Amino acid sequence: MKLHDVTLSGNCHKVRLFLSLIGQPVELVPVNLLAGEHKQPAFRAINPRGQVPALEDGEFRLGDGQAILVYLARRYAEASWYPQDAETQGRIAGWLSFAANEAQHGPATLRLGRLFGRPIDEELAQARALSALRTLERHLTQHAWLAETVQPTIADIAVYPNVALAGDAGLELGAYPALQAWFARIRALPGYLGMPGL
Ligand SMILES: N[C@@H](CCC(=O)N[C@@H](CS)C(=O)NCC(=O)O)C(=O)O
Repeated sequence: MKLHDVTLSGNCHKVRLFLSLIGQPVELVPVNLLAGEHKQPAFRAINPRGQVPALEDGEFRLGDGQAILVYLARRYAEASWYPQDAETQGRIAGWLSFAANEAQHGPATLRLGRLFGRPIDEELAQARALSALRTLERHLTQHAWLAETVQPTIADIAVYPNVALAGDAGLELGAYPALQAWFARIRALPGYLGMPGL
C-alpha cells in the first residue's frame, strides 16, 4: 500500500496516524507540492482532484483523507473504528464533514496562512477556527469520543490533526480543557504517531 504524502500536511497525517493505530504498513511517497507535482497527469491519475493525501492499494486508488479513513476502516481495521449501526455511522458522517469543512476552513486554513505564507482571508479563517474550537469544546464536555462511542472511531482521527495543529496557527488551545483532555486520550492510544507541531 502506498500513501502519496506531504510531511507537514494535517490531512495526510490523519491517514498516517490511522495506519499506525491499526498496525497497517504503508510506503510513504513524498509529493512535491511546491513543484506542482500534484497537478501533473501522473498524479491526477491517482487522485483527479490533484490533492494529497492519495492512497494506492493494489489497483485501487482513492483521494481525500475522510474517504481513505472509511476505506481503511472497512477493509483493515477492527469494527469499533467504524461501527455498523445507523446512529453511529450517521454521527461519524457528520464529523467527517466537520473535518472537511469547519476544521479545514478554520484552523487548517489559518495555519496555511501563518505557517506557509499562503494568501488567506485571515479574519474569516480566525472566526471559523474559533467557532470550530468552541463547537468541539461543547461536544467533548459531554462525550469522550466524537461519535459518542465508548471507543475512538475514525471521526476522532479525521478531526484531530488539523485541530491539534492549530497551535501552529497561533491559536491558544489551553483555553479549551475538554479539547485538551481529548488530545491526551488520542495521544495515549497504542500506536499513536505524532508529526512536527503535534
Ligand atoms: N478534502 C481533502 C483536502 C485535501 C487538501 O486540502 N490537501 C492539500 C494539502 S493538506 C493539498 O493537496 N493542497 C494542494 C491543492 O489543493 O492544490 C482531504 O481532506 O483530504
